[in-house]
Amino acid sequence: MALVEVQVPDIGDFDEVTVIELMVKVGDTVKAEQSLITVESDKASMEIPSSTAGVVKEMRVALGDKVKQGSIVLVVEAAGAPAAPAPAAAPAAAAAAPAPAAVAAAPVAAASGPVQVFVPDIGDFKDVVVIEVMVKPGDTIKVEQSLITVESDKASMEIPSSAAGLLKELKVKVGDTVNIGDLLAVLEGIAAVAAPVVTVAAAVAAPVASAPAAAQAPVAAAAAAVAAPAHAPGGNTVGLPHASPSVRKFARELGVPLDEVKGSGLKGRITADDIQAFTKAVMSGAAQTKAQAAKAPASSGGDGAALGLIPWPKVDFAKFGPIERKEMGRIKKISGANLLRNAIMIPAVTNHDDADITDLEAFRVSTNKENEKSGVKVTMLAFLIKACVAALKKYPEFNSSLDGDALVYKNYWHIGFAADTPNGLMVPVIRDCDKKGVLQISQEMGELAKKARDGKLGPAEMTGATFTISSLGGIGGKYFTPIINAPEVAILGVCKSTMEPVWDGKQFVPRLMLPLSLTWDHRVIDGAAAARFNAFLGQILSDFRRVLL
Ligand code: CAO
Repeated sequence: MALVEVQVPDIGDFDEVTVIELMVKVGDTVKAEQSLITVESDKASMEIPSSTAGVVKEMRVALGDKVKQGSIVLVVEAAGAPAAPAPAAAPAAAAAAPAPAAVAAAPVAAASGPVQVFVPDIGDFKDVVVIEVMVKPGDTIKVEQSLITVESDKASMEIPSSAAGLLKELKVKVGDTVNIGDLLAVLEGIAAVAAPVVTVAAAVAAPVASAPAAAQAPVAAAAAAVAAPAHAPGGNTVGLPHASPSVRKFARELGVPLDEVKGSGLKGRITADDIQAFTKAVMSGAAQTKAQAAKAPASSGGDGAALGLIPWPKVDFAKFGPIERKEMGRIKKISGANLLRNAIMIPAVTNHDDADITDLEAFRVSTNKENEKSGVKVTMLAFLIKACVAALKKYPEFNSSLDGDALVYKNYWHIGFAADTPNGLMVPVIRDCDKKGVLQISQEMGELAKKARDGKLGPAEMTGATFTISSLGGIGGKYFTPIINAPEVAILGVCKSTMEPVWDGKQFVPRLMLPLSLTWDHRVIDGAAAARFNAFLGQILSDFRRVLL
């Protein structure tokens, strides 16, 4: 048994390529032509096959290494046949590919007029699949800009444009198979650019399976030779998951959506193990594909499988007593789905506090007496809205929204209020509360609450809030933990005020205390800020003249 050094064969015009995947390890038995590693340039990835069958004795490359023609990949103890000769004399697969001038030479010397772009010589490949279209009609295309990515089972490569111009028509779509000479696109030439005679010669010499292994020099399984020197990448490759052709093929066979798989390889590359792990997770119910998640009932959030939870209990309630089943109403279903998302996705914390509203309530009652004839009743909630606007102005992060890693501060103060309706919870929005007085807010609130109860609120009357108040004061209770109305970052819950003995430093005095529950998004707001917000709110409510400050 002889030891054979397996080298990188001719890989076309590439000087150096990076090893992005090791497909075998020491001790593995490999067949001749079996892929050993995947290498990648900025335009193509290709698998390097073994020139000989045998057992891998030593790996000479590691992930991230740069290799070129002649680099030793690994050492194999050749099985049976005498060792293959030193593979230096690899046939230059790329060079062997004839320069397909006739095919790829798109005549673009003219300044305008339609220019056809064809699939250039892509070596011995037949029927390669279009796996990505990187441009769309209307795009301005540069010479050498990548138009599509094609893939065989051994290599993927980008096909650049032979001409510059405005893309009028694309003749291929993802999933099509293409061959040399196929019409790819029609451009409206906009510049007198002499296209390179051969824009791309992705010459892929398929392994010569019939040649006896002993005599066979390592032939490049894939030598995607891009004739143009490292041209500017199109910049449109974002979105194509990073994976070798064989991994893509594997994913396609299993129906795995590659863009949903998290790569664990070099630079986030997706490996065959990642595909297997993804498949296992989906099959065991520990994960869901996006398509599965989309099918899950919105109001219940599915059965929690997407979150890795145990299934929702299924109980035959009729076994325990008489039951009646009623479908939930539309509003409940919609609000349920929103509440569930907000409860799960927001790291929410609630601070509870009390505000002394003794004087404010007295003022409210006397105002209502004075305004009895006007028909507008001033509500505690209207005062709360004004007080909250003052607090939101002092602590602007409470009036913001998260947008990725940025905070969007809103310079308007539209306040939503939860309204209990026969159809379920609705949140009408009062706009520009900073510019309105308590009377106007009370009046609008009455109108909006009535509309909500009558099921007549329009979408515009329920959107755009920057902060929400949920008041259960008219009903009862002490404190509760309201759920934030995303994309807002905080919500104030209010319960029923009660007379309580409060120590004034010398004695207990009866004061009307209003329980406040502020829920806030901990990604945006800190506990200290929340405590300050509540304290400030309490100060204003105990002495409403502070709103004027
Ligand atoms: N403490 C003590 N009494 C209060 C109070 C408070 N915090 N808030 C209101 N009240 C009193 C009012 O003064 C009124 O008494 P009078 O009739 O004697 O004047 C009575 O309770 C009824 O008030 P109301 O609830 O009709 O009016 P409002 O302005 O306080 O609230 C609205 C309006 C639309 C918010 C309310 O009708 C409502 O729907 N509340 C429920 C909101 C809700 O469901 N929140 C939970 C969301 S989370 O599931």
